[in-house]
Amino acid sequence: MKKQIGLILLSLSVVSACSKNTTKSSSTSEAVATPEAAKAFWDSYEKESEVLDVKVNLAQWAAMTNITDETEKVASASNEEYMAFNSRTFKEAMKYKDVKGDAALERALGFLTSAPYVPSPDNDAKRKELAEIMTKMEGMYGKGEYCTGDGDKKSCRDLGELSEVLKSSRNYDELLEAWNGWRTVSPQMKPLYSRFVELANEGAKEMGLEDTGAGWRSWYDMSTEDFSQTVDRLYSEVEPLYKDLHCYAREQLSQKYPGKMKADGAIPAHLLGNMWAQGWENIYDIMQPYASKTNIDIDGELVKQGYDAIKMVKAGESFFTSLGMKSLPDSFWTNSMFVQPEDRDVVCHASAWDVTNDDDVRIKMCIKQNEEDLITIHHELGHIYYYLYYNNLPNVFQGGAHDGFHEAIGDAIALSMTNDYYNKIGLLDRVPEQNEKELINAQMRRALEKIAFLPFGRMIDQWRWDVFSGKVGPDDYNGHWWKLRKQFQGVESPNVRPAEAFDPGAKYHIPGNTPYVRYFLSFILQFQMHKALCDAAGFEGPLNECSIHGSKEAGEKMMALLSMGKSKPWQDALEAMTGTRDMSAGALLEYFAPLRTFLAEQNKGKQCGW
Ligand code: X8Z
Ligand code: ZN
Repeated sequence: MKKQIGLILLSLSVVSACSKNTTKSSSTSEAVATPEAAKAFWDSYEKESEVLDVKVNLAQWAAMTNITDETEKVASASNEEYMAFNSRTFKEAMKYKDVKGDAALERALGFLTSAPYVPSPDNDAKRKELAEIMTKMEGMYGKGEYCTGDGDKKSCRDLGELSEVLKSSRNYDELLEAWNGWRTVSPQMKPLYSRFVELANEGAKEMGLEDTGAGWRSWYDMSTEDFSQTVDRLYSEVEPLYKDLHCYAREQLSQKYPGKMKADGAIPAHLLGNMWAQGWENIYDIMQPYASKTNIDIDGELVKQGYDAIKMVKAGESFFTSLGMKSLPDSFWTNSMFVQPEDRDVVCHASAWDVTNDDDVRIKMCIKQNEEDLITIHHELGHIYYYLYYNNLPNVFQGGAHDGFHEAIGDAIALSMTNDYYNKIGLLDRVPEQNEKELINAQMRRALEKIAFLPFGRMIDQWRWDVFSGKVGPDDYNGHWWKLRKQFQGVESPNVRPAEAFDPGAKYHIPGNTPYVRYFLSFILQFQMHKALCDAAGFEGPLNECSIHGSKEAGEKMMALLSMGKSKPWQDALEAMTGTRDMSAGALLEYFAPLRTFLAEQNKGKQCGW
């Protein structure tokens, strides 16, 4: 794969390189596989991919910020061109696969022969079909809405509106309707998705991969076996903490919704404050451990203080600049989409785009005035700053140390948005008293965002890997989804799913084809980064109280990581930042140690698990 376009999410990655109309040595099939020829081939890739990236990004941006048949047609055609470029250049690159040269050349050749996001069959008609399916699925997600009533009485709600219900309503049936409503957008995607799997796998096999999922697992500077083991190890490190949180949540929820769940069973998926039950921060009111004299209401303050979308993004930028990082370029402010337009359909799911190498970076978001979106803004700016700091590297090295790093930067920064920080920037007029109870309250807020996510981050690609490998066919897409939801998250669908349901399609990353295990890795890594940055900032004290805001030393560490892109194995990047070469949940567990003790005490005598 490699270059991560768009959000990284553009999904059609570049395998590689070279082309028809570039240098002679790189494009003739009789090329002798010398280091010089390989280098020339790489150079030609750089030139051609740069031009094509911009074209694809612009077409994709135009479609995702204005979904019409016309924009989709253009986006799809450019994606098709991109996939053709990938196929062609992959073949060419394979000739140089074993060439020995300097470390950079060998690493570049590794990327140029590695698996793409979407391995396309080397057949024009099939490639066209694949590109069209992908554009169509993402467009269907973006345009999705749930309508009720007829004629004059007809009223429709989009994902933002339905999510608002999940967030704020505490009425079981109202929640259920919004939850089911959003899941009416995805059954239509199912035939497209199964054809997508077939076509991508055909392309994967042509490239010598077992299947598309095996290709995705090969991106991590380690064997696919070691990668799978690492994911399992990391998950086993955090699973006990998740189970403790789940146990406590189930208890609180059964008090709130009496008779709606079994004391030892899974939690109905619509009660957790989020459309996918992936983050539970919106039910803090139900989960708050202790009464407090301080009412933390960041949402309310944002509204009260007139934080519009721009002001919220500026607040995000100012965190990065407080670390000594550069300001965002003017073009960022003029080219980004910050709010949902009223006159057209867009894909609201937040993303960060690296349109050109000369700093045309953008975000696309439908910002709402709430804390959740303020945090997401920091997440997106993490991507943007990665782009800005690695953009002078060759194209093949422009990417996160691995994709989990790319996802972790902004989140690592947002871990520094402590109560003290909110107080410092005026979004909290009084910090809670310094005592054990307030500490546990603060930890719970964070755990609902971070710990609740872990099994979700772990399961999404498990589903996809099982689908790509053929272990699970279309008839069992939905059944397998719910089996994994229960196995990992301990949540279940609140009702029997209709036969035509395709619930995976109701989560952006499935129709958008964005790999997901990266977020699981990110949620582990961001705590390792936070710890290292707090050390650099000279912070002494418990990790959960540290904010690196204003620390130039932490900024130096961060910029050093960003500037490396993926020019070195991720283990080197991690070591440079944290002193260790292994991903580990140690920092996360250290961070949440006080909460863990609290949960163990609360859950005593209860039957936890499901
Ligand atoms: O998709 C995202 C980002 C864009 S890369 C907003 N996230 C995952 C999700 O929303 O499902 C961030 C955390 C998990
Ligand atoms: Zn992201």
